[in-house]
Amino acid sequence: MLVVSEEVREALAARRPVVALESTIIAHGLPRPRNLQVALELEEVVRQEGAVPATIAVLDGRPHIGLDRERLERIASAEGIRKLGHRDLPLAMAVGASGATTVSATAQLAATAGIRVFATGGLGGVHREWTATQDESADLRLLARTRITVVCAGVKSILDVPATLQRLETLGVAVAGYGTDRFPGFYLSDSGHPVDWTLRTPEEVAAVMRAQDVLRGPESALIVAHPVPEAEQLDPEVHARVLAEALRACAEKGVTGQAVTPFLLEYLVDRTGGAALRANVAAVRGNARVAARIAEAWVRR
Ligand code: PSU
Ligand code: MN
Repeated sequence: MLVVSEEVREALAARRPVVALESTIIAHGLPRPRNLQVALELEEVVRQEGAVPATIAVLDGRPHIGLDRERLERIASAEGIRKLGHRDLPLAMAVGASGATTVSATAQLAATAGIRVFATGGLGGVHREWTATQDESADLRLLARTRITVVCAGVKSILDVPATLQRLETLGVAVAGYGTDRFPGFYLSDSGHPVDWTLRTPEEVAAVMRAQDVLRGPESALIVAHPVPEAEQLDPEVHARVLAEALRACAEKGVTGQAVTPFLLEYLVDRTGGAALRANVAAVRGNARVAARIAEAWVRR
């Protein structure tokens, strides 16, 4: 039922480095037509580092691991492409639906296909109005049960960051800063919160992954939190002001469930003259590069 592209299949069989990339960021996280360019650019960054990109999505009920250009275009342009969390995968597969995969669904499919390293922008997490809405991304619980290394710029800054960090601790998900002792803030280099562990090289990350495999117990993820460079971050004042507006607009419009994250991201892009988009793309690009280097260190182990 899983369609693994020939390139990805061969790379996995030959133990060459492979990096999984998610598709929700393409279909629902970035505006068109920039989204397709970014999707292609991310694959290119991974290739430049000597690894094989595997963008993941579901097309006509079949999970695809590795998308050719035509399929990437479908994800980037199709009207009615759904947003699929991991709970949606069996449903989409059974009814033949097409959808972009979130971090949770991408991580599950990547692990199923034998891919260990995954790059994205920012993870989902605990939303700020959690006490009223109970909105916590399914990303967190899935990562507590899936053996995968996720390179991300922290969690999306639209979330309650300290609450999300606490949930990751409770769920037993390992978190390390990559070259930093600060937890990144997605659009911002620093969320204002520290991390307990700092890893500095791809080899160090691979050593953590090896240690994870030695230990018996829950098969949890490793989060490698890699900040957007300060020169490319969104101005923190602009971020604070526009985000406050976005959260108000979200509440006033009564946006709930899966629509919340895309609504907030789009609002930020629109009201910052594209500065949020530039920061977001810079963050994911950097994460794709680091993930490729980690994947390379991992296969060399
Ligand atoms: N990172 C980005 N843009 C995005 C997302 C992450 O830079 O659009 C997506 C991811 O797919 C993540 C999802 O899993 O947002 C979280 O959505 P929710 O809060 O509905 O679980
Ligand atoms: Mn949610």
